[in-house]
Amino acid sequence: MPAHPSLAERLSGGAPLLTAWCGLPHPSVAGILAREAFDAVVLDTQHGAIDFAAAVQAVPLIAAAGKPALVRIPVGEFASASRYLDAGASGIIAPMINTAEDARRLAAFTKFPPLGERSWGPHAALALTGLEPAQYLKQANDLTVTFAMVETREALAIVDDILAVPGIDGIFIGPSDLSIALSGGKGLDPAGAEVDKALDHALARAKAAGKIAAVYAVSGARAAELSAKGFHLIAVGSDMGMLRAGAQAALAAARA
Ligand code: 3PY
Ligand code: MG
Repeated sequence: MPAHPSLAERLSGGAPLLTAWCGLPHPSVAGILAREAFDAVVLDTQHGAIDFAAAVQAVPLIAAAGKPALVRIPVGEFASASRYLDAGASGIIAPMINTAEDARRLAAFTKFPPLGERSWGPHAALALTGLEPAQYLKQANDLTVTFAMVETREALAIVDDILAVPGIDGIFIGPSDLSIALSGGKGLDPAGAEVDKALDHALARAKAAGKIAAVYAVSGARAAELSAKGFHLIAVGSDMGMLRAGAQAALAAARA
């Protein structure tokens, strides 16, 4: 039996999951945030300063808090997705998936045959799931969750094709990049009306396909709005954002 309910099981529980989002380079930051009331922790190796060695150390710290870890990989670095799954990550978020071929390549690196071509070597994943190798091979494709990020006009236009790729469990919307794309580079407005319309469309398409819809929220208040829309997984701010907001609030109070 896996040590904890899998991310896939938690996502099918009905209630939206709220995840922390960590890019600070020391694994203890993710391990400590995992002790707050988040349902999961994302390690952001695309824009965060956290590297492979630190992310791999963070995974068991997050698991020790009873939470699943997800990793956002850098653009196009699909091979790293297999390595993070080997290290015990429960989910992979791949940015800038703009073609069905991108989605197929992502699925190839995150799912074992016959769905994909993931290579065998789940060193820490065996310890963290508590599964024997043969059981892990049978269950891994269902236990781990693969998200294709939809954050460009191109991706939005083919969202049904991306959702239809076997092995892609869901989409993860990046509202900041989407706002830049939809405005033709004129502005950054991740909670604006145009992005909202795109979010509603992508959410509806994911639900119609029976797949998971996840999204990044720039604040707790925005996360509440996105939760009310019906997203299954919502990232709430970031470790750096929370550190700065906490510092600013404390200084404002001290100088009042
Ligand atoms: C975006 O909003 O573009 C993201 O990738 C989430 O941070
Ligand atoms: Mg983005």
